[in-house]
Amino acid sequence: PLAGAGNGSHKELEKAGLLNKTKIAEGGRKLRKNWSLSWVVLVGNSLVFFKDPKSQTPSNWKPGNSRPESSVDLRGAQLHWANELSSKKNVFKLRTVTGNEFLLQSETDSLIKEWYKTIQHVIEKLDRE
Ligand code: I3P
Repeated sequence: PLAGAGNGSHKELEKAGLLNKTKIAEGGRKLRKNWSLSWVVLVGNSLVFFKDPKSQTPSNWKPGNSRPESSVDLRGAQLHWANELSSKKNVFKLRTVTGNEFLLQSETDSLIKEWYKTIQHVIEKLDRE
């Protein structure tokens, strides 16, 4: 199991790993793409992004041992496959209620499908609350 999972905290660590990430809109305003490798952690209702992925691995990551670059509230968020928005393959777009938009990408088909499924599951769970 992932470090931090099932530790009794109400913020369950659901998934963690490396993805290519770029923010493409902030509050509905389009931004210039700037792809970078990001350590992505799905914990509770949030997707949390960390820099410096080299110092992070799934087995040693613990909540609170490094400062997040940014964090996305998944409540009310929308997820769509978005291969038309990039020359890269395996791209999906995450849009927050506040109008922030991110593209996430992996070269590994199975990995990106798992991320999509897991994030969608959390969004749907929050929609039902
Ligand atoms: C962008 C960069 C991105 C590319 C984007 C380019 O150029 O090459 O990687 O997105 O394409 O504009 P620059 O570095 O000069 O900003 P993809 O890799 O996702 O295709 P786009 O403008 O068609 O989105």
